[in-house]
Amino acid sequence: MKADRRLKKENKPTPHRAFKTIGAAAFAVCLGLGAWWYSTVQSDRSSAPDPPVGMTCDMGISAAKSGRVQADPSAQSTSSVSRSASSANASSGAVPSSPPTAPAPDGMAWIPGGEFSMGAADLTEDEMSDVGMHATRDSRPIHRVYVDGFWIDKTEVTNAQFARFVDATGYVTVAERTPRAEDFPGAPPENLVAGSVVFSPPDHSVPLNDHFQWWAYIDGANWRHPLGPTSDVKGRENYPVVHIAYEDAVAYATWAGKRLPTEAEWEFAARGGLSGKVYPWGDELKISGKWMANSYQGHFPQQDTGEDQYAGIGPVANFPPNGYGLYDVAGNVWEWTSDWYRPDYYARLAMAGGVARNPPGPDSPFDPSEPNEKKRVHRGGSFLCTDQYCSRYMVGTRGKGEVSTGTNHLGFRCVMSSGKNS
Ligand SMILES: [Ca+2]
Repeated sequence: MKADRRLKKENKPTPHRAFKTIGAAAFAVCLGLGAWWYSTVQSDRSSAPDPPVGMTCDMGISAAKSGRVQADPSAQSTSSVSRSASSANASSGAVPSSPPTAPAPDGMAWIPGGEFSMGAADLTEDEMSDVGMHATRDSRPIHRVYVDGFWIDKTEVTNAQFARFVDATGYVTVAERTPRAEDFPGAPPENLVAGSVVFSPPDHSVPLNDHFQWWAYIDGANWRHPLGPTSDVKGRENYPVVHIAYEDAVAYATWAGKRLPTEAEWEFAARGGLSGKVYPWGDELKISGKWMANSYQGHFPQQDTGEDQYAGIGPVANFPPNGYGLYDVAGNVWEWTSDWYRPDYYARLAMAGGVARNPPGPDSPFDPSEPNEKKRVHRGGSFLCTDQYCSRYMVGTRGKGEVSTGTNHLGFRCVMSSGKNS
C-alpha cells in the first residue's frame, strides 16, 4: 500500500488506473516472466533456452513500474547450476521431540523440530522436461538448519477466524484505511482511495509479457470484499483471509497469542517429515492422477480450467494434508513469514558453515531488484502457480513481498512456541 500510495502521489499514469502497488507488480512480473518463458518454450521446446535462474520473481520495480520486462543480466542459466533436488537434499536428521504435555491448541499441530536440509535445488534437465519447474537462485544453496519444536496452525487463517479477531478488536486492515492527504502531499484527492490489488484476468488471450493485463488495483478491495466492493465473503467463511498486509497478520497473531513462523519453521513444517522432496507430498506433482494442491490449470491468464476443483481461490483443508497434518502448504494462497527477505541469506548461512539454529532471518531487508522496498518472505505459492512455469509451490522455494502490500492470493498462518501453552 505504501508503494501504491507513493505512486498515487507521483500521479504516474498506469493502465487500469491501477496496478500501482509494488508488491503486486512483483507478483505480476513473476507471472508475466513465467508466462513469457512458458510461451517461448512451447513455441520451440527444443531450442528454447532455460529461463535464467531466479528470473520468475526477481525482477526490479523499475520494470514493474514501466510495465516492461527486462532480463536480469546477472542471472545464470539453469543448466550451469542445476543440481538434483533429491541428491542435494541430504537426509533430514530431524530428531522428533515430544510435544508439550498440555493439550494441543485448537486447530494446531505439533512440529517436532530438529535438523533438516533447507532450500531447493534446480531439477535436472530430465526432471524439468516433465513439469518445467525451476527452483530459484535465492533458494540456494541447500544448507543445514535446526529448529526447535513448535505448534503451527493446520490451515491458513480463515475469513471466519479473522472476522472474530476484527469483531473483538475493531481492527482495520491496511487495505481498508484511506490514505491521508498529509502523508501524500500533492496527490490528487481521487487517488486517495483505499483498496488492494486483485487478479483480474481478461476474457481473451493477451501478450504474456504484459502483467498489466491481469493485475488491477481495485478501489474498495479488502478482506471483506476480495474482488472489489461488489464481492463479499458470505459463504466463504472457510476460505483463507486475503488482502492481508504484514502488520495485519502480526496484529491477528498477537491477538491470538501466537506469532508468525520464521521461514525456517515454515519450511520444516511444510516438508511434513519428508526429506529432500520437491513437494510437501513427494517428488511428483500429482499422486495417482490427483491434484495435491490448488494451483492453476489452463491457458494463463484467461482460462483457469479448475481441473483441481477450483478456478481461483478455494476453501482451506480441501486437499490431503502433509505428514504433519498441515493443509495447503502448497498452493491456494501465499503465506507471510516473519523473515526479512534477502536473496543472499541462504548463501550467508551456508558460508557460515555448521548448522544454523533457529535462524530468524536477516537483520534487514534487501531486494536488489527493488532496493527501496522492505520485503518479507512469502512461502507456499498460490492458486496462480502453474505446473508449466511457477516453481513457488515447490516446498524449498521462496517468494517475497513488500510489507504493506496484500493481494487476493496472499494470506498467512500462525505458530506458537513450544512452551507457550504448557
Ligand atoms: Ca485451481
